[in-house]
Amino acid sequence: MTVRHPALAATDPALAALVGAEERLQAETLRLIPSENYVSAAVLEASGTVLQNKYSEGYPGRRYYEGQQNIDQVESLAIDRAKAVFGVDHANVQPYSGSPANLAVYLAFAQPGDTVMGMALPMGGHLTHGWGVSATGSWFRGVQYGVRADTGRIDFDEVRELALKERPKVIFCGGTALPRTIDFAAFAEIAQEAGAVLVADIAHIAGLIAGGAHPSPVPHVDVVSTTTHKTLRGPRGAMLMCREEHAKAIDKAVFPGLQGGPHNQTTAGIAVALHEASQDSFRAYAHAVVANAKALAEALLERGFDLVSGGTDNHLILMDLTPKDVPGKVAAKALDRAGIVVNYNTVPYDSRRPFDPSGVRIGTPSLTSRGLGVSDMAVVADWIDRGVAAAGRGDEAALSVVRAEVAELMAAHPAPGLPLA
Ligand code: DSN
Repeated sequence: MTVRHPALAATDPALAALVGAEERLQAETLRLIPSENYVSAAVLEASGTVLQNKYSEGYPGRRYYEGQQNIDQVESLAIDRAKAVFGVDHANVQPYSGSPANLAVYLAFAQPGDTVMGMALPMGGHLTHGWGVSATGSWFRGVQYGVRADTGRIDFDEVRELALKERPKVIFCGGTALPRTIDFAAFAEIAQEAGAVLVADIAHIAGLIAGGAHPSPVPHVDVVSTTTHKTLRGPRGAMLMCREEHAKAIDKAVFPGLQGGPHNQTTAGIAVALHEASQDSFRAYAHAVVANAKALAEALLERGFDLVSGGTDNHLILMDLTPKDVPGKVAAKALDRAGIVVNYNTVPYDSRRPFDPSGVRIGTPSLTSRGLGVSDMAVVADWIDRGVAAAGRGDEAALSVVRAEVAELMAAHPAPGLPLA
């Protein structure tokens, strides 16, 4: 057998063993966490290069360190590709990840104590959209909207009423557990009326937007914030994109406002991912992610699962396991033992606590990257059904049977970037 990371194995066998174990885990399991994916071997290679040896505070052509002959070109490539893929005036590819990217937005457009508005975390929003335990909810005055209890969808009358009453400086739309298409035009109308800067956090759906499988926020919003490692299938990083009028404020907020030197190896990985995202094959991937999610949602509904909002328009499904009488955390841990990796999650109006909620959140980006298709989704739903039922009755033997079946199907669908065996 070839040693996959020979230098690492020679220098630090303990760490090499852990990397190898993680590679096997990712290869053998059915990964359904909707914010995760498999990057290509090319993205992995770019992200592990000597570019990480270089300091380059500043921006291409305006650095505080010499020796930027190559780094400037790497960052410019990433910027140009982001502009082309998303059709934006300006792109900043330096934010270390999604939370720092969003913090830069606040730094650019608000002062401490100002009112900001976003979707509440338990309703499907993100910590950094003004939720109380986050700096964004304590340094700013966060007001939060949600979804309707009866439909699981955003009530734009409520959002409008809140925005006009509270007059936030910044409004965030987007989130982490939203199974439905985000109506950016409706948010834009409200933001304009309220005089707020509108930010679309497209971290979850960036790949779908790049591939034409979700409407783009670009014509409607002031700023687009995204991580690069979810449906976009890049390395762990982030980007801020905006209209030209906001370019200076955004760049200044990222550096020197919040960050020092950019992670150039990550920038390189982002550039590669954006190159991949501009190909026809990525368009097909983005549409397949959505088709798989819809098929999986249908198959789960047929098996009696309660899905928030009744289904999905994108890559993500939020299951409320209350009718199954199995808490989300119990189900998630049992599914993990069955080789199906999900995360437990609050559902809107959850009667349980965030660390022990009623829901489980799943998605199709990773399994689609392995080539699973619509015809495989009944099997996936069946495993989830059997896993949750086994969790309810404490049947470890049934979980082991599912785990063996999962491993067999995964072996037939090698994961990008991972060894075959
Ligand atoms: N942690 C990410 C997710 O899983 O959705 C959001 O930041």
